Amino acid sequence: MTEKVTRTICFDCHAKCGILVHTDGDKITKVEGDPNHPNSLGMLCCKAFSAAQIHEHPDRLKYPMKRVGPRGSGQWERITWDEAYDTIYNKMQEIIAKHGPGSFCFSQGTGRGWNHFHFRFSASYGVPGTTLGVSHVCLFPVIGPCMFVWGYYNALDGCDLDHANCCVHWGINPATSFPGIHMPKFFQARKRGMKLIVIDPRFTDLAAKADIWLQIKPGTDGALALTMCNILIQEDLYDHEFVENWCYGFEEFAEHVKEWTPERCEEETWVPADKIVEAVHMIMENGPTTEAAMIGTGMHDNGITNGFTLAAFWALTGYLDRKGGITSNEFWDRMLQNEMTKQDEARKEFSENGYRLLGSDIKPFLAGGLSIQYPRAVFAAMKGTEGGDNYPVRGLVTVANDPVMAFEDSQEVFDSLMGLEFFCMKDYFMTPSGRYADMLLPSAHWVERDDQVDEEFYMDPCPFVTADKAVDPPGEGKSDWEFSLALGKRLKPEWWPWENSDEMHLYRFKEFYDYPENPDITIEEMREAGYLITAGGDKRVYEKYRKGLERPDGKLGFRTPSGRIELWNSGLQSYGYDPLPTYYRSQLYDPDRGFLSRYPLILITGCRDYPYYHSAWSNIPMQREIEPDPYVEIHPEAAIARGISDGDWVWIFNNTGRIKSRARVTKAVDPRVVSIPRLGWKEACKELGLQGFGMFDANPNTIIPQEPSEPKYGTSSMKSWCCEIERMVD
Ligand SMILES: Nc1nc2c(c(=O)[nH]1)N[C@H]1C(S)=C(S)[C@@H](COP(=O)(O)OP(=O)(O)OC[C@H]3O[C@@H](n4cnc5c(=O)[nH]c(N)nc54)[C@H](O)[C@@H]3O)O[C@H]1N2
Ligand SMILES: Nc1nc2c(c(=O)[nH]1)N[C@H]1C(S)=C(S)[C@@H](COP(=O)(O)OP(=O)(O)OC[C@H]3O[C@@H](n4cnc5c(=O)[nH]c(N)nc54)[C@H](O)[C@@H]3O)O[C@H]1N2
Ligand code: SF4
Ligand SMILES: [Mo]
Repeated sequence: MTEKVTRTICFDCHAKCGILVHTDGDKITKVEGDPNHPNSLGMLCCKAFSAAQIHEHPDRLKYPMKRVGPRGSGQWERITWDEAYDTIYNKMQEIIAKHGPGSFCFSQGTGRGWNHFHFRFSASYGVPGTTLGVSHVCLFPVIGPCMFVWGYYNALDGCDLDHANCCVHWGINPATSFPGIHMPKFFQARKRGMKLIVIDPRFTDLAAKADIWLQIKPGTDGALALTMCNILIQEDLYDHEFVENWCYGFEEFAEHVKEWTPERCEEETWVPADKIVEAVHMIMENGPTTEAAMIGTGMHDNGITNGFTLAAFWALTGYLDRKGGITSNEFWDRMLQNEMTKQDEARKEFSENGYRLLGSDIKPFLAGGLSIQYPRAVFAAMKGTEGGDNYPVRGLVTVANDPVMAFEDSQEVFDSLMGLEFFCMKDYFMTPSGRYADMLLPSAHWVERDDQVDEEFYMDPCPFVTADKAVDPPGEGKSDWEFSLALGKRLKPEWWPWENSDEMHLYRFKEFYDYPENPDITIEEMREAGYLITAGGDKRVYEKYRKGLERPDGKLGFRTPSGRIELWNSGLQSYGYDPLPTYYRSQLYDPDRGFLSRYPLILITGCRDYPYYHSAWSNIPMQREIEPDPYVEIHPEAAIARGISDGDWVWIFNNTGRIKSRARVTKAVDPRVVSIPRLGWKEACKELGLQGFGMFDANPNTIIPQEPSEPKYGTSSMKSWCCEIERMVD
């Protein structure tokens, strides 16, 4: 046996842990964490362990295939990659010539390492922005307001766990959602005494360990954050120096939040008034305090305004870019800069030709301001119906995205996909939507591809990572980078001069990063080093705003129009928001709309679970045995009232549809709230003899409507909707 050890990166979640893959020929014999990865420190989770099962799985897509029978008939014929590229390219030309560039979409789910090149790819065929993606529900309601208020993005990447004395997990559960990136340093920090506050409607594993757990009513974080601001001001706990010198609009804001007493907040949020005060004291008295936040506060019809209130709260604490606080990192800007994405060129041409991105009229902030087409408008345009659109959508290629599982109102999404002229899916496995595609393309798994990471989420020291492939993909699987390069070359060769993803990665590093240690670095040296640190760790400068290092023009202050933290926010105002952070009650709780009087349980969907990543992995035995069946968390009182016992199969329903699940009776949720995890248990697991539930039967998005949604941005109520539950009659 000749064992080889390859250092690579696990791409089964955003944590992107460092991994050492042991192989014997094409066989993966062992997978272990790389102790030298500066964030994951040798940790990995249950998902990485199944790399061998995924690599060897008999159902992997292996070759490009085209449909030969009717849609959904399962009749496919193998084709070459060249034929696949030519077909896609020719279809694009044909459709774009008739309807304009936006009529051909490339969808992406979670970022899989090529966001920057994805933007360049869209620009290469004339589209400025995202044609179809999940940004309307994913992290933007959290990070976007940070950018508008502080001038920099943050979700959990600014979380300075190495130096914080207190940490707030606000609408995030990193033990399940970002294990490798957050937990190793989190445990180190806890060992040295860091306090923990968890703000979550569910009693999560981390809430169980927290010093304070605020069990909030879903969708009411805006009220909580404003109340916390008011406490800071009333008790004179806020950072005077920071507020006076670096914030804009404080006087008006202080007046604006006066109404938010802890007692009023308790009525709105269910969080006991004294606990809110206690939490604020802990944040200020045990500082520096840091924060990790993700989609818990944002996936509501008031998501953006909630994010705005949270950003205001952290500004008043003064912990921004302070050691142990919420650092300002550079990789988001590097990912989005025009030299990389070529978006400005595309934007100019697109508007000169009279196009507007789909949804610009109904969601001006998302589609108009941020250049992300509103999915609802895109799906409507696939059917050629409603939406005030200026072009139909006729072609779609999905890359790491399963639309019927990911977007709200699955039935509507499926019907829309069936209206397409051309639909192609690139994935590791066949998926529910893929069964109805016209073309399938096989993807190389992360153990089977050279990988590159320089975007999203690595906290300090924010490494730039180059990873090696450990084994060959089965058949002719290709990475998404190789795919975009091959098509990019056909579409706009001058923007795609590279021969392979290594060259693309090297270009990224040389063009966009400073690395004086070795300015002539080669890809071999990058691979040898594995993790390059360009601005974090020992090189980190805190409080850059005081040193003229935060703004590109070298002036003091933040990257906002006023140079200050903008509590009064003309940027958000220009998209129709109140210029001061304001709480809007979700439509779910409007008695006139009557949602809860018809379906009385508040429904949270999509909470991350340990073994799964979105809709993937129900076919993988090592994952499926951890959570074999779909489940819904329901409180004993709510279960008894409905004659439901733990483990019973139930229907969960509302006027959008119904799904099957097993009751998990638990006090982890409030009696008025139920929670379904993200997965849809879509595929069967043959090895364990467990069934798959297909597109609709256990998919929470079957019962999430497209409306109500956030008025200008479009987030749907995936974490605050309504349902009723009843025991299934055998
Ligand atoms: N109800 C509800 N819906 C949600 C959410 C929720 O909380 N609740 N969360 C939303 C959020 S935040 C997001 S980001 C979306 C995510 O949604 P998506 O990212 O669309 O997730 P999936 O639907 O699982 O699609 C991912 C597919 O990509 C494949 N895949 C994995 N890695 C790769 C790769 O490297 N290359 C290729 N080509 N394929 C790959 C997997 O096999 C899987 O079939 O879901 C959203 N939908
Ligand atoms: N294992 C696994 N990891 C993943 C993913 C996955 O599918 N599986 N998906 C990845 C992606 S794309 C994303 S965007 C991230 C998301 O990462 P997280 O934000 O951590 O995801 P969730 O578990 O959906 O939501 C976090 C917490 O928010 C709580 N919550 C629900 N409603 C509210 C509310 O109104 N207020 C507050 N304060 N909290 C609320 C939920 O109970 C949950 O515990 O996870 C990433 N990591
Ligand atoms: S936490 Fe788990 S799934 Fe995520 S990157 Fe690390 S090993 Fe992979
Ligand atoms: Mo996401």
